[in-house]
Amino acid sequence: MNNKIDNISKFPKDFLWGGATAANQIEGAYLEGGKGLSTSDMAAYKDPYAKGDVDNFTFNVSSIELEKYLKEPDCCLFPKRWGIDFYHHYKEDIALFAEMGFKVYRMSISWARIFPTGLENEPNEEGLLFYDKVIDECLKYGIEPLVTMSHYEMPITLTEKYNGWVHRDLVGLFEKFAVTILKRYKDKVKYWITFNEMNMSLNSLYTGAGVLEDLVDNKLQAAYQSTHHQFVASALAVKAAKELIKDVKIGCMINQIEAYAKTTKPQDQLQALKSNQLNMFFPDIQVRGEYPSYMDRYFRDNNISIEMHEEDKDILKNGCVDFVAISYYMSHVSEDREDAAELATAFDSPIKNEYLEMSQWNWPIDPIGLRISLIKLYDRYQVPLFVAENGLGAKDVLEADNTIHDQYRIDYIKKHIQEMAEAIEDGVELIGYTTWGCIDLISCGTSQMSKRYGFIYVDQDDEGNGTLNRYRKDSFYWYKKVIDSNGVNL
Ligand code: BGP
Repeated sequence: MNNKIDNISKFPKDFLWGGATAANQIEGAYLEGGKGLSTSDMAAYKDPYAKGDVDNFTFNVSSIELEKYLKEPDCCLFPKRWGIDFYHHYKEDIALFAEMGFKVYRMSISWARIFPTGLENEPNEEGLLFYDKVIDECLKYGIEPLVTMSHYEMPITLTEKYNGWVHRDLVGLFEKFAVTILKRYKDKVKYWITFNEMNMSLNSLYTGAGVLEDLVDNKLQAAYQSTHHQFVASALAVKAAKELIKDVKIGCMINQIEAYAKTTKPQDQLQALKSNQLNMFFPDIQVRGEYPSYMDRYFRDNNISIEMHEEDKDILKNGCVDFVAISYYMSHVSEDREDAAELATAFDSPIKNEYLEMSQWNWPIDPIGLRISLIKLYDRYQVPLFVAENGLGAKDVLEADNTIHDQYRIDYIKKHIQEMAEAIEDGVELIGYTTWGCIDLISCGTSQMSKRYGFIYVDQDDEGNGTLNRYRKDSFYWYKKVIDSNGVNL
């Protein structure tokens, strides 16, 4: 009897199973096809894992570093410049996604491939042609493309000239880019996300907003001014998408890090609530179209005053998203302490949750946290949710016979899928799941190749040596069964 119930899928029959990548972590060919240099091309390789030094992440670049990197392009290794050479392997890679049965492939478009400096009036046709080919290749296999317009990169010229999103001019420049790609792909792409993980600008101004931190006086002020510009740009893109594409589904996205209170002490509970508000602030604006009142006090207390244009209120109101996408990797513990707000988006929180195991990169593993997150987000917004990233970064071993036995990854994803199924039973409207780095790629935070997430192994090391051959891991065959059974066969 029980078996019978377990054999019935909890997932809707058109559930979008698939995988996710970002242009800057896979494409390579960083100066081919007329592409301009981007902010992510300036992430130099360091090895925090080997040194055990979390401050050494490549998330931030200073003005001094940037000057050096521009003058001496060979001074360091820049792994995001070579990615996994998807630019030349896309056919092979998408064929592998199709073999796993992907219904959806989340990808991003590199702004600097379309507008090399961001300032041109006309787009770079060669860049557009490349994405024509990628999208057509997906459609050939019946894979729905889900396009992120901005995933942690932008033309470096916009950082040099404006110091990134802190400057209002970025709004119009982004709108030009967004409208260009919407028009070009309007008959082929129905699912869009405007900005990847908007809340992470608080964690890294450079990665999230192209801002050189050492050039701003008040980091928080710069972060919230930058995200205000992104909110406006996102809303303009949503409006354009709705005008151009009849049945478009366009969403926002945050890195969802659910905060638990460390104890039942009311002060800790209050802090957890406030930490969660700092993250919900982003979808609050993008779903509801207005700033939430709880931020007034936070802005006052932190000397933040956001410069807004008169028309911004209307723009935000007219650019509300259709769905909320999240990436989900971990939960977080909050307690009553001075730096609690700062820790709300931190990957390396000093407060540990004793009930959770950690990944090799010290990220707490918490599948139930995903269920809690989905329930809370759905309660709050009542719009469809999409888990646009989730996965385990781990060191894999390529055996002599080219197999990879990654049972740890299967266990991780399985537990998260089980919790998604529970959330659906709890009444959540969940429309899709794209695991992060469905093919191994360059890590965002560390620029390492050895922090692998994929179902497909790519033969390349941290220094860029290797054949770039692709190999199916054990998880590849497992995920194929999961998709084939609509989440029953775990
Ligand atoms: C998310 C980003 C991705 C990504 C992932 C894993 O925050 O959207 O781009 O890479 O995290 O992070 P990392 O590569 O640092 O392990």
